[in-house]
Amino acid sequence: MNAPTVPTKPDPSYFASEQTVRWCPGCGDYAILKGIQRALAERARPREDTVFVSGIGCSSRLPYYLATYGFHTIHGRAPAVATGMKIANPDLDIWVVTGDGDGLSIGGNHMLHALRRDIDLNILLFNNEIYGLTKGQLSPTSRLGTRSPTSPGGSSERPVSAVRFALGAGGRFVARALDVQQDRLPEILVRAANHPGASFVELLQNCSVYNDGAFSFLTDREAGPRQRLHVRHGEPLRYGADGEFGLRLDARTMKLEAVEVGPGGCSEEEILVHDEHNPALAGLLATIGPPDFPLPLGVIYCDPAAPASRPVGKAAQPAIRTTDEELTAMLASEGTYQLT
Ligand SMILES: Cc1ncc(C[n+]2csc(CCOP(=O)(O)OP(=O)(O)O)c2C)c(N)n1
Ligand code: SF4
Ligand SMILES: [Mg+2]
Repeated sequence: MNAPTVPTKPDPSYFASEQTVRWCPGCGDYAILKGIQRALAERARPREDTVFVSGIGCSSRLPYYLATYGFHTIHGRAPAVATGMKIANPDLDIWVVTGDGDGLSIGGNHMLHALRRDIDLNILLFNNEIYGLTKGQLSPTSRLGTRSPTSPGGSSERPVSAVRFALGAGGRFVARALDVQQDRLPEILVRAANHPGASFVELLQNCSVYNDGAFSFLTDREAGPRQRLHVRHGEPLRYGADGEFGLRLDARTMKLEAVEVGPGGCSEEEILVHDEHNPALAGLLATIGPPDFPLPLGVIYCDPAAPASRPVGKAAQPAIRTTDEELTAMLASEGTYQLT
């Protein structure tokens, strides 16, 4: 059989399937799909070597719209299915597509262990802070006060932060991106895919029907630049339309401070420089956001060290092959049995 090939410089449309894309008008999933197709074109891996594994939710419809392999699995279980695929075929480029409910509620346990085990998966968590598919119930990332069919009086539960969760689970590549930012999204996805081991990208996604405008504070033409902090390794942590604000560390309290830079404010030298390899800084960046701080976007943490052990893959754990007859005999036998 011929090895799969790919055009030298594929167009993003090379990765689009023939299916009609079905999300609500204005849904942020359209922009994310576009960003993913651009990232795949940039990577130029054969379609036949690429798999998108999803759980259940609006976001999890994504594999239908890509001309790669795809598996629409069951609620919250995409990381488990993807782990099995990676064990069976470590050479595949495997992406996990999940939602805030799918990945952090019913599938939170699976997500935790996929990150902890550092399985070489590219995990994309579409966070619209609501259950979209099932018509707008509260999700684990919904903000305090969110009114929904399951919280008519406003949510009283503190939301989980996807980025803090991923860092806490031991994630070695943790990033955040905004659905509509096509100038930045593909680059972040390419970096996530190139990272050896588990990579986790929180994608802030507008649900135009059940949680419209949840991220308008970031996209607003006037106010947005003061609310977004694009972090880039080696560059100062500055934000605002002209970079007139920045982050400084108060060494006494070990807390970040949002300050004005320039005459009357603090000096440029006082502004922290982003070091994506620094887990302490990643922890600080993961905790900040409005109203007192901008929201960090970009690669917040990337541990470049080769993983100490590669827990999955043919070399580390050769697949155990048994014949159907052997398996049937084992299952029919009494007591315990040993695979050899
Ligand atoms: C075991 C199980 N429980 C509940 C459901 C119902 N269900 C389907 S999708 C969903 C929520 C999806 O929300 P999210 O992951 O945020 O995805 P979105 O639709 O917002 O993209 C729920 C509760 C189900 N399909 N299976
Ligand atoms: S319900 Fe929300 S998340 Fe689902 S397709 Fe519609 S806009 Fe998108
Ligand atoms: Mg959701």
